[in-house]
Amino acid sequence: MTTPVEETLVLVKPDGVARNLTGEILRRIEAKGYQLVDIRLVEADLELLSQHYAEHQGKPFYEPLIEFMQSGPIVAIRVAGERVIEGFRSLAGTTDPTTAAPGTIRGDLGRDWGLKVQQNLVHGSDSPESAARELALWFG
Ligand code: IDP
Repeated sequence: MTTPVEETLVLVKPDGVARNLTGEILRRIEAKGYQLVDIRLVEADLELLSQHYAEHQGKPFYEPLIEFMQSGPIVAIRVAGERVIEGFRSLAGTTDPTTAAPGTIRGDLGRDWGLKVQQNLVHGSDSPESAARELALWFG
């Protein structure tokens, strides 16, 4: 039996773009062996972000998160590969960049900047259902 090829949505969040880390993040995705299928620079509006983060509505970090995601351009990437959904989450590291493992994108490149939202450089879909929903939102 072979492992099926999956697709996931990766976002380089506004902090990653502003810090000129897009190339470094793409390099890590490619070096792991995943394929870049589509890529675009997006100025996300409230409508898109409230759908993307619907599950977090009402949480204390929701408003700062939506504001942060509108603070600058985002690079949206469609990435393909066997088990790429869990594979990219592993490359990204855990949510809090201060404690994310060294070797991961968040662990190597991110930290706490004293803000209400964790600026942790990247987003990656967390399940096949989320990936399908999010890819439709960001790539239509
Ligand atoms: P994930 O991006 O690691 O999957 P989620 O729990 O889906 O994490 O949260 C979405 C985003 O919201 C995070 O990436 C981070 O930017 C922000 N966030 C999550 N939890 C907190 C928190 O407790 N404080 C501040 N920001 C948070």
